[in-house]
Amino acid sequence: MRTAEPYRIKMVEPLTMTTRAEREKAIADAGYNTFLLKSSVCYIDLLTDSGTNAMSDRQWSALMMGDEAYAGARSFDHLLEAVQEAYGLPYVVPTHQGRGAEHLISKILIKPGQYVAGNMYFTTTRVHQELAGATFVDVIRDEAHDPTRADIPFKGNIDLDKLQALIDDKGAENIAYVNLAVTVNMAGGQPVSMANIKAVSELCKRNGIILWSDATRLAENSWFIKEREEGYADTPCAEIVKEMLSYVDGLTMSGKKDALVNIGGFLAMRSEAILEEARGLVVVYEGMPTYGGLSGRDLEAMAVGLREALDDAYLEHRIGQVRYLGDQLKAAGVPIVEPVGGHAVFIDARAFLPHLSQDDFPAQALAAELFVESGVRSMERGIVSAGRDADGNNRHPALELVRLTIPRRVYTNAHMDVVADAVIELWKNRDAIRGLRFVHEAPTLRFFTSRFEPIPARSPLPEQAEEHPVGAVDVRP
Ligand code: PLI
Repeated sequence: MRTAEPYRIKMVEPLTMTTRAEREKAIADAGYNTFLLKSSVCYIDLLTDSGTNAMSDRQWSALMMGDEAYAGARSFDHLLEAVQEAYGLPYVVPTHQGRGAEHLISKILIKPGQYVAGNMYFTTTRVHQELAGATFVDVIRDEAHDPTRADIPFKGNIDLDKLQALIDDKGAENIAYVNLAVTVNMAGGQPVSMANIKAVSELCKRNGIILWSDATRLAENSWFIKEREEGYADTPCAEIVKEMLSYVDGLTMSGKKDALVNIGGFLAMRSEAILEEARGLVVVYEGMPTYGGLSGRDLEAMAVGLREALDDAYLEHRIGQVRYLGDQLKAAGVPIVEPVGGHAVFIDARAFLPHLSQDDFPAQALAAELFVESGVRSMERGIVSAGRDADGNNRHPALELVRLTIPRRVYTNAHMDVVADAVIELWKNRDAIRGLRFVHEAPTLRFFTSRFEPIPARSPLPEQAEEHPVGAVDVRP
């Protein structure tokens, strides 16, 4: 039997469709950066799944119960109870969002000169690690960097040999902590297996290294374990999540993803010593330890949402909707990261635009072109997102991707059909897509605010004009 959305719609938000001319102007005004578009011109907004969730009637009701006391608010107790029950961790420090938690934990756990190992970088996470004086080392399995390896069910796993080699090379005392992301955003929303979490935990314990989790999309990860890992088919996702977290010392959470809210985050941990330090820092950077930069109503909504996200029927539909879009693109021959992950379909921009070099920012160009084609907003996840290394050179990540990120409980499968049609149309006309170059490059997390312009059409050199058709000769410096 086919299944539909496991909810019905109680409130709607009208969408606006623009003309192609309006979109051409809008993307030029936005410096060909989809982050700089106004949302009012985005027909279907797949920029991110972060903070774009639709809250349930229960969450909206909970908002009314927010205790806005400056200190000792009961809303904090509700969040604490939810985290203790659903995640099995005893201590919580709220933060305004995930990167607030990353900031605090990086300051607490990192001594300048140390290393942090993780299963692929995430932009804000790595910046906070680097600002605290650490060097990030990617220890994800090799296949995660290959968009075509559809045969790997847990592409987000840490490669234990790589982690061991890092420990042998640098010494356990020089590894501030291991950061285990579930799922792995930049790899395409790829999950980590329970066996891997357990094995990483054992390796960390043997070496006296703290294991932290970026638990931002932990609910989606649990669905993949249920679906793909032997022994979990009949286990509710709520139990799988508890087992996943039983192996870690603590976590950073962006509530904007798998706690189904529009703002909020937290640190959760087992160690009282880390709790004390986090409480000391949170008052400096975020707010009192019982609100951490959030209002009481935000805490209430997060307490309800983090439980709702663990519901099997919700997760089946959530992952199914992402796959529904991915399957349509795959069937049309569009190159995407396989297997399709948990929160987004990622287009392989290198394979989509083989006539562009990575320095022409193919994913950035493709995201801009998709917007012009259809009003669908997506996001670059490639060379622009990767930024520059300590020597100022562009990092060249293996993955050069455009992310079609599906907000939770927001769009129907009819919207997914429209998105698929738009991408397939672009695929047919891909040869005409040109690269971009910087007009303004922002110094930090440059993908958010940098501006670009199209690389001018290539014209032939006078002496070559007769031999080569127009456009075939590269005369750029
Ligand atoms: O956006 P924040 O500060 O609540 O969370 C930061 C963050 C941490 N880890 C991971 C894996 C993320 O995906 C993440 C935020 N992601 C965003 C904004 C995204 O668009 O993917």
